[in-house]
Amino acid sequence: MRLLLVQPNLSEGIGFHLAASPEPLHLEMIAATVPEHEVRILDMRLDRDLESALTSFQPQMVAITTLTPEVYTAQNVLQQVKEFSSEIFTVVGGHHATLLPQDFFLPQVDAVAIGEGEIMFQELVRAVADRRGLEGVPNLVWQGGDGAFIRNHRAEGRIDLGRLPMPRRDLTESYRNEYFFLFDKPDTSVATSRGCPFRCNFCSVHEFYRGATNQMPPQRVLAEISTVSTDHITFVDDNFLVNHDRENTIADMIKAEGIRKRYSMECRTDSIVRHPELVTKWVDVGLYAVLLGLEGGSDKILKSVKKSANVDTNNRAIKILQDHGVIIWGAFLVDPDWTADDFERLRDYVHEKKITHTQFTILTPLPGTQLYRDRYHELLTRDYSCFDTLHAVLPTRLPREEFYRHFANLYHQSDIGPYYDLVQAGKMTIQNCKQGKAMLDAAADWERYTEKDPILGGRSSCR
Ligand code: B12
Ligand code: SF4
Repeated sequence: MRLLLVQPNLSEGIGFHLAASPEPLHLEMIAATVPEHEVRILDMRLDRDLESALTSFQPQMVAITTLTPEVYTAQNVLQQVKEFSSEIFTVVGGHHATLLPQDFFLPQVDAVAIGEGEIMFQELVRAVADRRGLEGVPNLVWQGGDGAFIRNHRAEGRIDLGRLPMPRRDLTESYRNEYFFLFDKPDTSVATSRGCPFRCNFCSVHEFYRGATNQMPPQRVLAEISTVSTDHITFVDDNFLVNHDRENTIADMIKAEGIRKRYSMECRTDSIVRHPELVTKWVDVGLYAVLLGLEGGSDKILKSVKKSANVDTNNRAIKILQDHGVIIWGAFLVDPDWTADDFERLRDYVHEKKITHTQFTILTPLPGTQLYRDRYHELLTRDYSCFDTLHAVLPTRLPREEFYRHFANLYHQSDIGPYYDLVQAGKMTIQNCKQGKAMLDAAADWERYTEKDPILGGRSSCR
């Protein structure tokens, strides 16, 4: 069969595409499970010509992935696919499709994939290729003859990550030079674990994995790193360094193999404080940046989102990383309920801690989270394009223009000296520095946020 896997585009207005546009690892991973079929990946962030892809490749199946802000784009792509040929089998998967599959109970959708894709995708492709019924495919919701959607059984048990085939990075090779994570371009994403043992109320990760966690054994991680062509790797695990024995072994193996690369990773502050020696070890093998979920400068917000961490631990982690010369990409949450003083306090904290790379996001009840269930009745909109964590979908205490002025101002960098210090220290190139500055300038322009605001941009209606 010919299978076209699609990464939807979402690069209009202010958005995360300014800060990161990594490879569609999810598609490369499901592609790897069907080696007997002809597969192509169309990354519509970089190539929007769906029509040409359909005409030249003539796929029999089109599969698309989706996060919450991408829902309408994914729906439209599948609509275009069916208009091109109603014979093409269409399937959608990913976080939003898993957490709210009913958003895809549409005529142009033949099936919705729930949860991790590897096992179910293989079985789905087999069933479609053999023109068998879809009843036996686990984790699938599919459209029956009468248009109603039928839910199959959900498979229990975990995927053996040690036996996963290597992601099909060859399918995105032509896009590789465009993939980046913050200042690192080109970049390769590597995922070495799934799920999270914590229960932050704004996060859908533990909901998606239904509370389970799963780790890839060190040998398999090393085998994958050995295949990577770029100088820089981002570990996209939610909490790297949380499984310290495993991560200790991985660092040892990287060193023993003499692999020289630069690594970025996402960590919890308590993991760093518990095992500072692991930071030392990883710095020795190439760790240079950490995305740190700091969330706030006060315990109030950490407690309210059930982060199971406190500011004291955060401060100790910041010190450990800075003592090791590791760049901190600090992720902070802004509550729509904030006053001007709250914004001021966060700005002061970031300044005091000398955090050069920042990510500020607005507390957003994402579908599937506890926060969504708790605050559903307060939502100002159900328009998913506003659920990108850069727009307030809950009421703000401040007038909304003022709220965005303060929010955008968090990104305003009057002093770019620290970036030049990083260039001097060889941790960033001038090119990356310029790209970062352009991104910050865009993020600091408050009027850009109003366009997609539920109230100011007129997006309060339910879709
Ligand atoms: C890397 C990452 C990003 C990257 C790239 C995202 C991307 N589209 O590739 C960047 C930085 C750009 C990003 C941006 C955002 N992200 Co993000 N991101 C992640 C992160 C940390 C890892 C994703 C990853 O690569 N995982 C590894 C791959 C292999 O797993 P996977 O993507 O889940 O894919 C598996 C299954 O989902 C499934 N699958 C996926 N697609 C398909 C399709 C088919 C057909 C099938 C069969 C199966 C299938 O099979 C795959 C293999 O098992 C996750 C957290 C997490 N643990 O997942 C958050 C996460 C996905 N992001 C999230 C959010 C909220 C966002 C943002 C909205 C805002 C923000 N604050 O980050 C933006 C939105 C961007 C957009 N375009 O819409 C949420 C998603 C919530 C939701 N309901 O959609 C997550 C879960 C984090 C969280 N805390 O809740 N993100
Ligand atoms: S925010 Fe991070 S620590 Fe909290 S539940 Fe999500 S992945 Fe786990």
